Amino acid sequence: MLPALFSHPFSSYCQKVLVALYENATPFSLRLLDHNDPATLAEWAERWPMKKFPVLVDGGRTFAEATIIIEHLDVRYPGPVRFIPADPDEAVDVRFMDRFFDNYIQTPQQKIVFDALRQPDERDAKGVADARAAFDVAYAWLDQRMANREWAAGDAFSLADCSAAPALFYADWTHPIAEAYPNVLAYRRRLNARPSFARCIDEARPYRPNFPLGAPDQD
Ligand SMILES: N[C@@H](CCC(=O)N[C@@H](CS)C(=O)NCC(=O)O)C(=O)O
Repeated sequence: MLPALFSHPFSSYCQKVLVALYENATPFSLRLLDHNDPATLAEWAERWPMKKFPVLVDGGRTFAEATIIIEHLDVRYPGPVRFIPADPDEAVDVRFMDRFFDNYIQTPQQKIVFDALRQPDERDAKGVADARAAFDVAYAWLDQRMANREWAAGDAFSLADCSAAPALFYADWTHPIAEAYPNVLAYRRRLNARPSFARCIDEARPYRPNFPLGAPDQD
C-alpha cells in the first residue's frame, strides 16, 4: 500500500511535506481533507485527535507533525534528495533551521491568520502586534543567515528548505518582507522557483480566495 497523506493543498504545513514527496517523486495517495468528505475527516480526526494536518499513514503507522513525516520519508523512501544530511553536525544545523522556520516564521503567521478568523470582539490586538514584531526580528536574523547561502543549511536542499518554502511564501503575504532584507527576498524567490514548490503554489492557487487576510495578486 502506498503511504497515504491526509492533506489540503492550501495548507503550509502540508506543502512542507508535499515538497519532500515531490522532490524525490515518492508515490503516495492523497486523502484530501474536504468538508464534503466527512468519512475522510472522521478517519483523520480518529488517527490524530489533535486535528492538525498533515498526517501520514504508512505501514500501519500514523505519523503526525510535518517534520516527523519528512524524517520518516527520508528513512523509508530515500531518494536523490536527502532531507537530513548523513553528517551529524550538518544534520543538527538542518534541524535547527527547520525549528527556526516553524517557531519563528510559521508561529507568528498562524497567530495573525487565526486572529483574522475570529469574531471582531474576540480578536487579540496585542498578540497580533507581538507577532508582527516577532516577524521583523526573524526576518532580520534570517537576512544575515542567508548572506552567501543558497539553501538554509549546508550546500544542499534539505528538510530546512521544505520548511522554509511555504513558511516564507505565506509570511510575505501576511507581513511583507521589506527590501531591507534582500537575502530573504532572494531566498524566497529561489524557493518559489524550485519545481517541487512551484507545483505546490500552482495546486494551491484555486484556494487563494480563502486566505483570511486577502491574498495579494502575486506569488
Ligand atoms: N505542528 C504541526 C502544525 C500543523 C498545523 O498547524 N497545520 C494547520 C494547517 S497548515 C492546521 O492543522 N490547522 C488547523 C487548526 O489548527 O485547527 C506540524 O508541524 O505539522
